[in-house]
Amino acid sequence: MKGLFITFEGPEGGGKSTHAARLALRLRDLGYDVVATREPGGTPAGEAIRNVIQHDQRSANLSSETETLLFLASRAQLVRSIILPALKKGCCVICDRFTDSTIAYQGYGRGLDIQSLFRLNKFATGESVPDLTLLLDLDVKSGFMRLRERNRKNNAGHDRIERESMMFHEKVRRGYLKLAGKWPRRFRIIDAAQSMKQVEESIWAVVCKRLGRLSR
Ligand code: T5A
Repeated sequence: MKGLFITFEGPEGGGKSTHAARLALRLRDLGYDVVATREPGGTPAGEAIRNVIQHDQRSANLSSETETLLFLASRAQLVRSIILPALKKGCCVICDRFTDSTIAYQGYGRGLDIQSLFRLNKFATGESVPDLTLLLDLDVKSGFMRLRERNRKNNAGHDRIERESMMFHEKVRRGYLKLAGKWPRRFRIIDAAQSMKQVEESIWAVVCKRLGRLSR
């Protein structure tokens, strides 16, 4: 694959969306062809699934298995219609959450079998693996303080997964750190408790080292 595939991961409120957007801007300013997308979502079908998972009242009692398959359905569509074509063209693809979210949330958080989730991820993605995963790590309490502030400004509420217990979110955070330990070459842990500028510069320093083979 000619392009560069970068994913942002981490517990709630770490700044993934903010920094994925800043990185995309910065790369575009330098002339790189960037495709920025997100999970769940990124395609018409994926955005519809996102709404079902996060906000639809009828999803209040989704089983963990159903929830997992919905995330995977969104991912399978995103990979085939956006991510793989963009990588083939040599673009830099930036994705706000990807396969590791399923392992962290549905595996470590919900307690589903992790080996089965790895297999399901492979089925959904056709084995496309990110070149670089930026784990924006932040303690759960601080993440939720940021989310509350953001939601207050946007007049929004917590979605279905954000409303899970602090214990659930602690397990998710620990799960991410385990994944980063398992794949140290792919993962870079970014201390998301730093100021906005410091986080942006930490990310930039890591990404610059990986830009070598990407053409403008
Ligand atoms: N999910 C997803 C699964 O369970 N399994 C899966 O397989 C997948 C793909 C998606 C949900 O779905 C779950 C995980 C999630 O619960 P979402 O709405 O896409 O939900 O939201 P998240 O990806 O979780 O994003 P968050 O809402 O947690 O926020 P972000 O993107 O981490 O944070 P962001 O950028 O919105 O920033 C939050 C606030 O903090 C400020 C920002 O300005 C913003 O106000 N901020 C900072 N403030 C101070 N210092 C900094 N360094 C800051 N960085 C950002």
